Amino acid sequence: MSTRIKHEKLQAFVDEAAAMCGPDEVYVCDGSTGEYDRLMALMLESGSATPLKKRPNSVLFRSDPSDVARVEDRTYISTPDRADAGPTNNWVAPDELKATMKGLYRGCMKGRTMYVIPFSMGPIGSPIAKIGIEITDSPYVVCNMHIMTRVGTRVLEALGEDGEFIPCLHSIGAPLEPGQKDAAWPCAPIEKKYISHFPDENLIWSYGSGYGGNALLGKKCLALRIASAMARKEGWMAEHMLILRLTSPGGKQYHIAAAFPSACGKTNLAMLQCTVEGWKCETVGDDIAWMKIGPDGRLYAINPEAGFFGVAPGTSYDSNPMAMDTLHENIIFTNCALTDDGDIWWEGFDGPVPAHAIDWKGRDWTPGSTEVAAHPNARFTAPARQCPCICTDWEKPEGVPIDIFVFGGRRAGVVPLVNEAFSWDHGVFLGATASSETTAANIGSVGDLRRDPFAMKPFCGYNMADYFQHWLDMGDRLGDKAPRIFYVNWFRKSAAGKFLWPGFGENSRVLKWMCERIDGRAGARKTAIGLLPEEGALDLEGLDVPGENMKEILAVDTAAWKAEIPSLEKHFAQFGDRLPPRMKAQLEGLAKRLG
Ligand code: GTP
Ligand code: SPV
Ligand code: MN
Repeated sequence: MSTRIKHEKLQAFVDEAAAMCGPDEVYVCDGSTGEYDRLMALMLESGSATPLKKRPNSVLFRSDPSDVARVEDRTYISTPDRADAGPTNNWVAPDELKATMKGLYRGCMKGRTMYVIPFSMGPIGSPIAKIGIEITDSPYVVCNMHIMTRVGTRVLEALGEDGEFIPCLHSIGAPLEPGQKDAAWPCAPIEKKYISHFPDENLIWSYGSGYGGNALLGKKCLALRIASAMARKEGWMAEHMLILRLTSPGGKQYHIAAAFPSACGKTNLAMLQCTVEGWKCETVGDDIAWMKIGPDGRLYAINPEAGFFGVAPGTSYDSNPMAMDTLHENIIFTNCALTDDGDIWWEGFDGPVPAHAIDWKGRDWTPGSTEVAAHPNARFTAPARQCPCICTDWEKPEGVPIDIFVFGGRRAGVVPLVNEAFSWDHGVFLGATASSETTAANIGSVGDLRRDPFAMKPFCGYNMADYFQHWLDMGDRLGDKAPRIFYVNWFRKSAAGKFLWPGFGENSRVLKWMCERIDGRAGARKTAIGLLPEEGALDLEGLDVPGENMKEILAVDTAAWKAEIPSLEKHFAQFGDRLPPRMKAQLEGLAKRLG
């Protein structure tokens, strides 16, 4: 039975969506386990989900091969003035985009149930949390939202009769005629997909895709694109950042928030197993941080999500044991391979490669095949509370105080292992100029170098130049309580194409240096690009990395950096007069230091 709505504006949103989309039924979600089980049973029965014998209450979905990742080319920031979306976002005027999308939405839920999902981003009642309502015709989305957010009656109760919510309308865009057999993964073709944001109205309209950030609208659409625009207006921060707690052997806690582009190591770093003696890492969040200045003037962060939508390939007991131990039960896997004994598998999984599997497209697969068994953007949806290293207080409403910000990306060359900013402004410059090779998290080419400022290029809901200014303003407000800023690159490669740094748990050595830096206990040498660990400052005890590799990843190649200047100038030029003069001054400073 559908839950009753006692909120007039919410009822109006539901009524209007139902009138436009024309579903057979409207169902308001209560968020119960029974509801999850019923919907999952329907999907198992129809064959769109496959049960996994080896993992209790866990299933595998295979998406349509055209619907496997976010679609940045079809993602829009629709502001009345194009300049407010800025040069890094796609833009269509709100009236025009709404007219186009209304045409698509008309009758789009025919033959389907329209689900109304009340959800909270952040612990219900947290001063940093926000409530959204997602309307969707996908039961897969409902089940994923159950894991990724806090869903149901308790959210409606928190909303009361006139509380504020962010309306999020989603349709897979695949109406069903009477008697028509449904697809295993219904969706619309790429040219009909639209992931649209109207920041002036705090409104999200998504059409045509059932996958990840395109469809789970609490995640990138609300918690980053809409929230970043709200955060600027309201004086807080919404960032594409993991949050972790590091505890020293002496028991001192450090909280680190790190922004890396999609599929560049956030989940892995958040669940790090320290290889440095006596240090411990615990997870608060793996993808998004919402941060507000607290009563003591420090910056406090919450994880607005309740689950992990993590990259599967490459995840193993070797690389990320904590993630592996999160995945034993109650998991939704998407686009992984299926083994003959009823388990999932992907490239990089522990143990022997199965002699036979069903690949992510549902076909027979054997080792040596020219194609991968799991899609490179195959993912798991897992409850955060199942992670063995989740902080016991990860849901505390006031959040955790951030000591350190880390930016980074995936760069085979040039960028050293770690680099500390000289100042807040220099740190903002490092974030603003972050670069990375593209990954399978977005539909498009993989391995192309691009600027991805603050790992927010696909997620900033307003003009990126104004976002740089917002960072500068936050620093001015935080003053000497501002977190220190670092830049890392775990992905340097040798001429032969091998990673020079072992990464994963060994990254704890770099985090330890950062903590010792803020305590004034570790040395650094000044270079043109920032402060690098001085000889002997990085704890390499017990690490088996050849000296020449260490030398290479801790070197600053002046000629290579000089060669980056034109690309940095071009990057900044796109923002015209809107670029904060303090960023321009930083670029000039870098050029001067490089000589
Ligand atoms: P999104 O969920 O898309 O935002 O990605 P993410 O930033 O959480 O990336 P994730 O931690 O899932 O890592 C993506 C890929 O990078 C996986 O294949 C990892 O195995 C690999 N990876 C993560 N950390 C490291 C590292 O320290 N070194 C190397 N070489 N690879 C890494
Ligand atoms: C990302 O691409 O950064 C993700 C996955 O975290 S998705 O939710 O699909 O955006
Ligand atoms: Mn992400």
